[in-house]
Amino acid sequence: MSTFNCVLLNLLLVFSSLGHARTGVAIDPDKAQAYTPAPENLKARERFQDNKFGIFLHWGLYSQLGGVGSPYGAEWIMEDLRISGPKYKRLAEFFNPTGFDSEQWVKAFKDAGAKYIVITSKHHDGFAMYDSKVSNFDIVDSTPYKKDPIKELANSAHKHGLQLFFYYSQLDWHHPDYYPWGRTGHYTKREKSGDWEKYLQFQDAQLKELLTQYGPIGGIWFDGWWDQEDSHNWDNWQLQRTYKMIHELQPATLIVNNHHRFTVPGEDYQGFEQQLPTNQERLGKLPLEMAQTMNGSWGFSLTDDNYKTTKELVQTLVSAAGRNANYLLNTGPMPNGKIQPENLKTFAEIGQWLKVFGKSIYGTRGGPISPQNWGVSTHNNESIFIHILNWQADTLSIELATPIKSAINLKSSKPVNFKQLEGVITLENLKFENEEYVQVIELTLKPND
Ligand code: JFZ
Repeated sequence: MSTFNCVLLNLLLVFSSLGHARTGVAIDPDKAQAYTPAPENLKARERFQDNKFGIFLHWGLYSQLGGVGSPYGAEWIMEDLRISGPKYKRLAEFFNPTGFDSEQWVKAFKDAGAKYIVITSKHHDGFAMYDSKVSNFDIVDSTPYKKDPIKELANSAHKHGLQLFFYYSQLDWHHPDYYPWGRTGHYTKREKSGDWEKYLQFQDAQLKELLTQYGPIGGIWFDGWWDQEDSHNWDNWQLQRTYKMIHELQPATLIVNNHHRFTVPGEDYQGFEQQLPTNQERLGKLPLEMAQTMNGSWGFSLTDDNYKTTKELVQTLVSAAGRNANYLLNTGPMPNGKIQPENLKTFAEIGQWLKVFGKSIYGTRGGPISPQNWGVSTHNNESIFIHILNWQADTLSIELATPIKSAINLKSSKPVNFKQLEGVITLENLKFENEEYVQVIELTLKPND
């Protein structure tokens, strides 16, 4: 990142922290520095938005501990329980996910209606779930399993038409050169020294492996930037250098960074974690994605049964689509390599819903009606879809000037009576025809003559 841009970013951060972001200076870091996405990249952004629904996978050494005693989530157990590096390393000695079957995974994700997968290639613990040549702390070199599950997953995903993305943690609790330490990782018993630049070289070397050995990669989902936030060492990360390398290796790979800030040049979409993109002052012009857990943990939890219902998940998927955002639903595979049966059941239920209602989700964009108390809307070139999430009356009036030819209930395909007068459309005799989650009305547009 250039000094100039860093000053801008600093200013922006100061303004946001004062709560003045909306009234503050109109700084748009998207424009602050030249980044011209390649044509392949722009095309990939469209495809990404058309795809709408992905599966997030948090899987690593930590999965073996089932998050027991870890308040934040299973993948944070090393930090939460203050496990030292040498002790944590032992988890590799008995990590043997012999039940892993990439074909079964991909089948389950396809049955759910997902179009892409984001998997943890390396989480904060620093353990690579693929065969890394620049580290021995990886699944092939240091576990009895000795195989590369990411390779198998890439093969199956590509064979069955799913895109593969990699989550990559910039923060690293294992690497000796991750120094200065940030906010976390103070109990690892590492030396209090290290060569930051060497760490970045290592990080970029791993990213290069991921982008050259697994076929086309849909995106890199960065996380952990925030670890260096307190020391204000934002430019330590050399984001521009790393982003440039990624786009040179694969121009269509989309970059997202879970830094909970406005997007930085070089990023191709904007992520929101555990919340709908409603925070207006942070909303940019890039494609959006909301990531969410099914219970409270990203990694496999043995004790957290606080699952959201399928209805809640589908309603969130719809609410995200209505806000022009993708939905990335997380599951934490078990240490044996299997997906939790509870989650498989939920995936199948979501898939059933998408089989009937997918037309109102895939390939659409949010709007034209902004989110309302009753629900949201999506649209494509032919239709506007009204997603009623919360409405009990049998008449619903919506401001809509676009001329409508016909209205049908998407589930029953039966016509819905409507009147359109002075920029307001009124849907009449709305009946919930056994819709469990959402009532969807398809409004077909009058063709332009
Ligand atoms: C991060 C990870 O720490 C977590 O383990 C998981 O992978 C998730 C998807 O991403 O979680 C974060 C990151 C940043 C903040 C909060 C949670 N933050 O800045 O508030």
